[in-house]
Amino acid sequence: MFARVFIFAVLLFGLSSISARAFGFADEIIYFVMVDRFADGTTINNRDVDPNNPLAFQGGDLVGLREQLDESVDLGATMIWITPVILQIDEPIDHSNGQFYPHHGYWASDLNAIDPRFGT
Ligand SMILES: [Ca+2]
Repeated sequence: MFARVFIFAVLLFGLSSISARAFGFADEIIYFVMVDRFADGTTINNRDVDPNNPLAFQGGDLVGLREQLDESVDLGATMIWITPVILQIDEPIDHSNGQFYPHHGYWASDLNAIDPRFGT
């Protein structure tokens, strides 16, 4: 079992290293941003936001990200990778801890539309 995990990890590292070179960002310093959790730039788009519920949206949006770009640069980032901001499913999913909303951006309902909760 350990050997399989090790081989998988080596393959994964190797592929990611090759991909980074192939796409030209091997030397970049990437700052990963989960848009909903980063910065709430405007409350106009806040829907399904509940600061007391970690499973709900927290209001972060593209406006907040844009306002904080200088901070990312000051940290040394040369590239920003954001979670998807495409239109998400509209209803939360039942979870053992409550209603789970698609704040992570990976429950798409339309790949051609921006989710208004992430701003414009
Ligand atoms: Ca917001």
